[in-house]
Amino acid sequence: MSKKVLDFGIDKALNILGILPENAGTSTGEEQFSNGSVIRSLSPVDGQLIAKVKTTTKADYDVVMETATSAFKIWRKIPAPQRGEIVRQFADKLREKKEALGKLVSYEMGKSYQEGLGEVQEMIDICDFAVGLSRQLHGLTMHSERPGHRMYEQYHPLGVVGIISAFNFPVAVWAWNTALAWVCGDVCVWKPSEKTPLCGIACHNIAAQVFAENNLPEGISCLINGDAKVGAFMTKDTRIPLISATGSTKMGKTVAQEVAARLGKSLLELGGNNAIIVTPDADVKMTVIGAVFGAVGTAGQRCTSTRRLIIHESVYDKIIAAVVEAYKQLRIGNPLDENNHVGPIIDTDAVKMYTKALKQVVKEGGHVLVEGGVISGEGFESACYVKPAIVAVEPHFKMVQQETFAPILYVMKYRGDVENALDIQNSVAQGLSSAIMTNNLREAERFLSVEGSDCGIANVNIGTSGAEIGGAFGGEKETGGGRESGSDAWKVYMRRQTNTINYTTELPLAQGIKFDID
Ligand code: UN1
Repeated sequence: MSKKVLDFGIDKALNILGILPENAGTSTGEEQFSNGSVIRSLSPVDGQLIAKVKTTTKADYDVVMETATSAFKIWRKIPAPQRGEIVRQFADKLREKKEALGKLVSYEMGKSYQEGLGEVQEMIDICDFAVGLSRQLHGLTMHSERPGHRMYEQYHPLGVVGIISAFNFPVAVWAWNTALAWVCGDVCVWKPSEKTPLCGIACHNIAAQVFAENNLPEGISCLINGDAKVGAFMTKDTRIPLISATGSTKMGKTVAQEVAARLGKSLLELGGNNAIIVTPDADVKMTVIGAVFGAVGTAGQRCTSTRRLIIHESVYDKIIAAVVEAYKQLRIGNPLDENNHVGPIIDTDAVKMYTKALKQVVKEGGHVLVEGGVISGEGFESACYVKPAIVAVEPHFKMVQQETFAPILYVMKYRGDVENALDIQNSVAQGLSSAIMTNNLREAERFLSVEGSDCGIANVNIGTSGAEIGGAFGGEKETGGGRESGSDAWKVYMRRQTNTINYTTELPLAQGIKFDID
């Protein structure tokens, strides 16, 4: 173990975050919840057991829902700017605990400490955004066709919002949802990934502290733990008008069907298969930075990770040589050691999927340019460290159509116009993020035009990952169509009501209908 690892101080971080490793429970008190089975939170960094967490039983869940529903009755009456003030205080607490939470994210999930801190920063940013938003939850007014009438629309909170989040952004994605939902007047019940339950408990503790300090009910922010079966308590629950789910397309399809069966609303942010188109006019250095960070950052486990490089044949050799060269410099190892670029992937199941994907793509005819493989030996005892790989493929290969949550980059050639690259890019089922590297204005504009990228995010001279919170975040097709985070994404957390007020002594009907009664 290197010095940095010994200095890491996970115990101290857990302490700051109010987590007792021997006794991590669900949100509303361990003593009430003694029946659930136990999740073991293992760090992919060193394979150590960090803590055990009890899962939520149906009986526990019903208690949580009662707590949430009664908290909603109080929270919804508090003026939105005052709710914003609570979110401001929450952001202040995050600033205080940024280091500890960033460390826990890094240790429990495996991303680099820098990225852990970056994730907490995303939480802080969305809170700041939500504070401003709390004074702007505006509807439109419109002219009535009837004299002496006023018509307008207003937004009311929805109620209890159910949040299902993934392991890869174990804290930020919850905050995107929750900070907006809170200022909108909703209360939240959160099921974090069963792979990162401690991140959930840490966030819950921070929120609970803020609510307690303000004499507000803890039920404004509730936490449940467990796998898909626990998630199904929420998706099937008619008391939850909105489910926001982030994760795989497979999971999203189940959630969408269960929520739709009861005509609830769902906000889905699912798999991506993100490509960078590299045109003859691309800046090589920028392309390499964008592609390498996009493909190996977070060990290829972002929904926005770069999975495909679609390179013009005229610059193919040059770009490949530069990217391969950059891969040689990657240091793989403990993500808490700031010298390393790539940490572990989440668990040994993910390692199996990575190995299988590489095998399959080679079977289909893929040509390995940078060899992958599982790393073993000292410092890699968790068996979760893999080498980032690059494979040259044809766009139609089966593996290339799928999202494998691991650092595998598929590279392919296009010929002729940028339209041909766009055909390849848009030919997959997913539609989250996309990028073009070009200094040619026409190509850039074509990429962004109606005939261009079909993704929710389309970037010029930036990679596919690392979106800012100010924009709406999400994608089309199998990515699920939802939008979270910035812009007007808040509207999904509210119900819209159209109000018409008659301030005359007559009752004229709309559409000119006469209905005379004496
Ligand atoms: C995700 O992987 O689910 O754009 C979210 C990015 C980050 C968020 C990714 N801001 O890469």
